[in-house]
Amino acid sequence: MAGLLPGGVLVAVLLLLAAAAPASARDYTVGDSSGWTTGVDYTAWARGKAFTVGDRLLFQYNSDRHSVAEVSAADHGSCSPSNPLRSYRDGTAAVALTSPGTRYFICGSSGHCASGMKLTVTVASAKPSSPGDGE
Ligand SMILES: [Cu+2]
Repeated sequence: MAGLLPGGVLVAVLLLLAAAAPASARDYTVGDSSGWTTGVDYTAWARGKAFTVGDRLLFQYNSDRHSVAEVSAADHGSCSPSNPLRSYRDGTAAVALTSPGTRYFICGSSGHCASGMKLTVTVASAKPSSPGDGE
């Protein structure tokens, strides 16, 4: 007759936790099943995706053939990997989108960027800034 329902309590707690977690944070595998390689249109891949602060980009690639270089807008435009802001060579890179703005990625292998292995991602704020945030 105690009437305690641990299972019900657990479900209630889980629901509360789920409600508190940022619903928008998610991982995007760049190029989906194709990964980071030549012959994929990354402009088309990024189109329509609502990248948000807290999300991550997952680059998966053959490190013998490709790399990931995060570069400036100018270097993205000119496909110049010689001055990367950050570079990744280990075959799998998780890039956290930690602030709003535009980020630029290219492949560091000769000729790959020019043939389309380049990605631009525009990251939106996690939530609208509210009065009193003091930004
Ligand atoms: Cu490449």
